[in-house]
Amino acid sequence: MTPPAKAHSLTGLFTGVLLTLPLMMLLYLGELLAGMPFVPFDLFDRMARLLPGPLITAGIDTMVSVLLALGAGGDLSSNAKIAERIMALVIFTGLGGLVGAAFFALMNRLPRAPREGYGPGGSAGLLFGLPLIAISFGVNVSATAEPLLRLVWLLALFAGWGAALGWVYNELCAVTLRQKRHTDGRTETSVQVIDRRQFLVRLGGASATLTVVGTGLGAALNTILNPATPAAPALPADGTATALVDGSGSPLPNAADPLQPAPGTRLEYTPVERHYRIDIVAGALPEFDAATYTLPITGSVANEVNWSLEDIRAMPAQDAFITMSCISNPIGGSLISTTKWTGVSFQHILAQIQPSPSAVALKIYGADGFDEYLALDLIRQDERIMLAYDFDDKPLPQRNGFPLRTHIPDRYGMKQPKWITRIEVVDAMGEGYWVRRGWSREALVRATSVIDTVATEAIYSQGAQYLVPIGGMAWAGDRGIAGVEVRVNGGDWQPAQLRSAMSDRAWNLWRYDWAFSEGSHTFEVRCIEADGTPQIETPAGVRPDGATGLHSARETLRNPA
Ligand SMILES: Nc1nc2c(c(=O)[nH]1)N[C@H]1C(S)=C(S)[C@@H](COP(=O)(O)O)O[C@H]1N2
Ligand SMILES: [Mo]
Repeated sequence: MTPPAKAHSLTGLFTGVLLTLPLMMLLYLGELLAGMPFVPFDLFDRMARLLPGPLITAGIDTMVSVLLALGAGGDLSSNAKIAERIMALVIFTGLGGLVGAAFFALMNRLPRAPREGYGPGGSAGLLFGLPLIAISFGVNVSATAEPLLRLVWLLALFAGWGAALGWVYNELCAVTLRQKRHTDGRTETSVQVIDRRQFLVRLGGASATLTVVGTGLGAALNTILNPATPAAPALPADGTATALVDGSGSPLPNAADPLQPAPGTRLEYTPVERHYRIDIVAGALPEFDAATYTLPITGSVANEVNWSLEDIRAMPAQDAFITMSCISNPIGGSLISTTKWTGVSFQHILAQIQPSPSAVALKIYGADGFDEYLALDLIRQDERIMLAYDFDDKPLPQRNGFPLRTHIPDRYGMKQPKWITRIEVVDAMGEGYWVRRGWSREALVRATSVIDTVATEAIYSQGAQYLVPIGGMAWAGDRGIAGVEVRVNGGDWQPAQLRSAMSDRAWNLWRYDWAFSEGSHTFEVRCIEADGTPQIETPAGVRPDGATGLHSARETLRNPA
């Protein structure tokens, strides 16, 4: 009687990794098509909350450098997010490998009989899966499938994964025995005998093919089932700023300003469906029913509340034309938009809830696992900080945070949660989602200015000269823009004309008509804040404090004559 064959635990590691690929594919399909949780991201999310911030930051920074080195585009600079996702997939795959190794090592110690069948593997899969399922239930807030269905789905997937692991183990041992008999000349037939390496290569090929094909089919099916909203052009081109009205049909606050933007300048008032969108949501957007939604505000307060949307809309309202930017917006990027926001001042809310003397901040939770802190002191200094419910005089679009989001003047978007589910009044300041990941704690916006257009199609003559209209935007949070200057071919800075802003927090459009000579020219723009502070010219990337540096454009100009 031959002793039971064994399989090396390194082979187990390899097998675990191989089998985790199709597992992730199935998890992905479940998320895409049935609102199931994608466990690798849940695990990473949990780890990011437990591990020290600097470790996460170092990891993300390394990944971002790798991505950039691989030529990842900077424009939709969600590079940090991509980095996190890749790390999440790698960690999950690694775990699968470790479980595979442990399983093989354990099986090698067992006598032959208890190794057989799918029992041992299935149990190992469940042991692997149970803690992950618990984590997923704890952190995942975007899955829409019924909890029971989710549980059954995940248990089945992990048990299936383990069963496959057990099958591979037994198969490898069987291959060994067959081979041994073959080399001993004890095989009766001439059936082809494959060795372990061939078996593993076939397994690898099969699991890679399955993963790629499954993912592709799923993505294709998804575009059929859930047609995406059409992608918005990065910079809507339209010079007729003054013809615009807001969602209530009223002219924009600066409609009387006679300065017409250069043709091709971005729209002064971003159409709400083209407002940029950035968030950590990987699958379906958080969904709420306006009729049943309530906002609990609890914690260190004299008066805990649980308001309906109707309650909140009945409070004194304020509105403002607001430019918001993502801290990941590169110089000249498209992650910046302007619309009209309506909401209730957090000062009013504080008056209702009456924070305890020990309270220092609001911890605001988003439905997607996002959270941020908002200091009570800041609220007390600035009545403009608000809990917003309308964009452009209509309820917030789902993608922009329906039903409730935060507005804080002069801060990047990362400080301002969308899809608010609850607010906790806390006695200690803490770090929000992106702060924990190494981004700016205060996230004060950097002054920025952009050239949207060198309007070669709108060249006109003035006496003996030809002029080309140049135009764009400048913004410095709520600090205001005193002036914009343009420089051509590294010459002197020349003042541009400034169109008045729609509010203390909205961008200014500017225009500069340049008497040109034929040829290729480089244009640069800079702005000066209301208090005289010049825009920072030294180039810096978006991380951790937001990008600095000058925007430039190059254009070849020819006299139309
Ligand atoms: N719940 C939630 N709120 C969030 C985020 C998020 O990921 N989840 N991202 C923040 C970031 S980084 C930005 S730039 C703004 C973007 O808001 P928008 O998508 O409406 O433009 O939302 C902020 N609020
Ligand atoms: Mo952002």
